Amino acid sequence: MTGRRVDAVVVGAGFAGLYMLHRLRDRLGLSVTVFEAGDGVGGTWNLNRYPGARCDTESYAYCYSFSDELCQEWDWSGKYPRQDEILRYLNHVADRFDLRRDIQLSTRVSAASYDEDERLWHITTEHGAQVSARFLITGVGLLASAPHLPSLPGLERFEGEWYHTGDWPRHHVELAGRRVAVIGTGSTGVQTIPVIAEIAEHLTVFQRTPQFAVPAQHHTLDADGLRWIKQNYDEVWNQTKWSIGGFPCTPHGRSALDDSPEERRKTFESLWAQGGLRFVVGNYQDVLFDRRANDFASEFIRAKIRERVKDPKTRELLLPCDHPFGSKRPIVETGYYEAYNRENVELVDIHSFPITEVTPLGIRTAAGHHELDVILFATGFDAVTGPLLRLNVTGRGGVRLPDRWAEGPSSYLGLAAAGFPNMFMVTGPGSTFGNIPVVVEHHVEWISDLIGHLRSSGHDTAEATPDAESAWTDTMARAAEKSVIPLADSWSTGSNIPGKPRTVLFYLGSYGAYRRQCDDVAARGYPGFEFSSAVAEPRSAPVSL
Ligand code: NA7
Repeated sequence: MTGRRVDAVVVGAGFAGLYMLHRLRDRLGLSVTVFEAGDGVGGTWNLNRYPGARCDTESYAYCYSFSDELCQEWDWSGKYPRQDEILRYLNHVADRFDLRRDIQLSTRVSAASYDEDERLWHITTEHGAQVSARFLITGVGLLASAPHLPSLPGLERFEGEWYHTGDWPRHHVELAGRRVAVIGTGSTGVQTIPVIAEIAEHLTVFQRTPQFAVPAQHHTLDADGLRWIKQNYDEVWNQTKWSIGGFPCTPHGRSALDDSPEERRKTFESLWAQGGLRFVVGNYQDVLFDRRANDFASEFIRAKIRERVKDPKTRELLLPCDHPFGSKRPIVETGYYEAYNRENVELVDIHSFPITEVTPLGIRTAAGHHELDVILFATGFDAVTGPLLRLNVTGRGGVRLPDRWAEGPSSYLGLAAAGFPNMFMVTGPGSTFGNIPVVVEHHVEWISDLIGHLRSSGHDTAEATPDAESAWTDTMARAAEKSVIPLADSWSTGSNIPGKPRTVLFYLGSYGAYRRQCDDVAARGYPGFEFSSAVAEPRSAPVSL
């Protein structure tokens, strides 16, 4: 193999890749190249530019905590950050830490294979460039690099325009005065529908499954709000890092079954008024684990939906009834239900009357034809494994990752996989579920600490053992038994993609519990990893992080 040689190749320049570069290059002194398929840094936030795109975690916790100066100097505009604002933040991070010189944009990794003799990863890009590296670190995100476009017969004949929300074009998409369709009512659909409703001449929403959505209660942040955040950051991060899902929120701490109906109503109303994912992570401790507790929360939300939608038929169609609250990733909305009270918005039930084809002029369902100018697919992503499998990774013994994971993925802590030495995954399958920047930051620090430990102990290679991987798979299965998440079809179980093996893709215990387990492994010298070196290397001075 010819080509450049660096210590580490990082794939992706979103939250994960940017911090990984900083950590490996500026703290460990490694030579690093980051490959990013997109035309800018930002990952998810560079791609998801659909109307209304916004994060649904509070802005002050949807960011890095590693630099006090960064926390203090950045001003968020509101409770939830807009897509362009997060993208600006990540660009600021890239400039502030001088990251751009080691990032190659518009460069998709097309293959990575492990050379056992040289103990190196050989990485090939789609332009044919080759780079060799001791370490391969994936920061490809859970979702964004693998949008799911359902195969609908006739789409190629459609005479209008069509787009996937997760791969939004850079040119202006004219929606004003046009007949627009949105297919999909997950977080993306629910976010974009009320915004498009105000622009389009007519909006047709194609809904397969009604979902539980809680109100964002969005507001702008004034000087007092920003001052509070900056003065309380230590406490915010302490709380966030050990919480249920990496959010700045404490769970209610009681069982929903122990309260009277009136007490429960008060609790739910209070969480509803606080808004957003607090209704999930701040709720009774058993809402996501006990069906009776879950039923109380589910019914509370259904009652709220009934209050907001005027047309009785539309109202009924919008009521989630085939899965428990929280089993699909809960949705945070602003004005979603009110959008259906507008004259120009129509809800089409494609559960009862599926889409049969796209015609040159629109979409035909089993119940009729809808004439359209623009079709927007808000149909989600081939999550977690999709972005990784697209890298065409081949490990030790010529074993391809897609073959190794043909029946579903397995890993050790979601961070490494047996047979793939020195390959580390940020938010890989088997890691935890939660507020992504917080999860990512921990993963980056954990992986870079491991690399520092490896080098300071005179080794060059770390590989998860099959035993550690299988023990972690058992731990994941035990955690999943208690959760409602496996009960729904969704991206967290791979069941949103036809033909994808149905398997729980995350450790479903709490984020804090996951983090403790990872940190315990590090504190004990990384049991579950086999460390080795090509030659007996002299011990170098410990790397200080
Ligand atoms: P999601 O949450 O996966 O939602 C996708 C939506 O698209 C959902 O309503 C699906 O219905 C629908 N869908 C998917 N495939 C089809 C087909 N073939 N026909 C009709 N409808 C379909 O993706 P999002 O982008 O909204 O959100 C992803 C994450 O981003 C979110 O969880 C947050 O973490 C941020 P279904 O429910 O499967 O019946």
